[in-house]
Amino acid sequence: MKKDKTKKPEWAPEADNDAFAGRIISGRGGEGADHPEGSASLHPKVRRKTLGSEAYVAGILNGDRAVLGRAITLIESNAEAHIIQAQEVLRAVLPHSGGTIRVGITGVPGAGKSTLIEALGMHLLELGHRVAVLAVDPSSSISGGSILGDKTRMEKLSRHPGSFIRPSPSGGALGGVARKTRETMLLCEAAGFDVILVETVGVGQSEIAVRSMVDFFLLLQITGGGDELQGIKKGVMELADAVVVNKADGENRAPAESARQDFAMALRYLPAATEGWKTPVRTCSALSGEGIGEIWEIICEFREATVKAGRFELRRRRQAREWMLSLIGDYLENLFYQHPDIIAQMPEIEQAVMSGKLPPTTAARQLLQIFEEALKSDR
Ligand SMILES: Nc1nc2c(ncn2[C@@H]2O[C@H](COP(=O)(O)OP(=O)(O)OP(=O)(O)O)[C@@H](O)[C@H]2O)c(=O)[nH]1
Ligand SMILES: [Mg+2]
Repeated sequence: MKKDKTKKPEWAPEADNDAFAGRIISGRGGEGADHPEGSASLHPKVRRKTLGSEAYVAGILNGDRAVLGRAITLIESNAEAHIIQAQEVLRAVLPHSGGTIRVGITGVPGAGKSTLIEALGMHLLELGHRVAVLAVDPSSSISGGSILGDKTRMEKLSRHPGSFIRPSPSGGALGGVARKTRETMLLCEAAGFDVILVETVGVGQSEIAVRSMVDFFLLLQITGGGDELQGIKKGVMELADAVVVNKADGENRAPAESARQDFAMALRYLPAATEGWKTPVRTCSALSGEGIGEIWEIICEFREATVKAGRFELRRRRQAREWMLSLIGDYLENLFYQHPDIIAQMPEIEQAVMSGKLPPTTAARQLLQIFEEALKSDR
């Protein structure tokens, strides 16, 4: 925890207070030089100048990692002033985020996603790409962000100047986490990172959120004891543009190969995740690097095929539209649930529904009517 004596409003960003517009203190002639209090010891952490939107944009387009990091902090903030500035920055950099590929990687905890990202990331750097690694992990506010701990799994990658790793934004609901990750992705692209890898843990809704923000979705599988197919969530298989059985090394080679065949068989009965693309199933070892090059080849093939067919761009456009609609949905939902009249009347109506006195439909209509009336009188 920071030992700030000044009380921080609760809407101030959690990390990196430098991005907080209310704290602009820039002394002329060097940092703190003519600060009335003179001594830097009063401010153990030397304050950096707050950036204006243009400085953010210029820094990002120049590939300045420090500015990029601060811009992401801005995006992660829930303060109204930051949201407005972040949108300004985003709008300015948006035209610069083309020519990239966004790859989502999912799999059960421990499947080897981070290890694979390390291997694939290093491979991509060798090919001359610049790689950004992001994560969507709605539980990270509790766990502190698995990808952070994973930096040890991505040791080489995290030290390489051609890569940029950002842990999952913390803070509650999946919707918020996903929004921040999407926007972070755009900033990274504008900063010159041409391959974006998004890790998400294969539990719950986060896979669907990630699928809706990437071009290519990779499902990482592992062999379990016994029936491989039993544990498969069919829904996730349906989203995958490639299925890769990881940890195909040592004694696990043969079981991995047999799992691969099972998955390939199961996929035959599923609709294609991307029209016109047959989802391949492979094995790999993220640990030894075997099969990693092939994964990238598949991704390139996919891009070539979908660009040619016009589906690549179409998907991105649809994703942008869906994103807009879901933002509106989130906003309206918030407006509804946060309205004082709704807060006041909700418990009673909820009770009535739960005790069977009021049909849910009637109750919903009643609440919506209360809301509509309240909006009218708010005007
Ligand atoms: N033998 C073998 N072990 C692997 C391989 N890939 C990953 N592992 C090991 O599996 C464990 C989990 O790897 P991670 O990369 O952290 O898995 P993850 O899917 O990112 O896990 P979460 O982020 O917790 O969901 C680690 O101990 C890795 O060393 C592999 O190809 N072969
Ligand atoms: Mg991981």
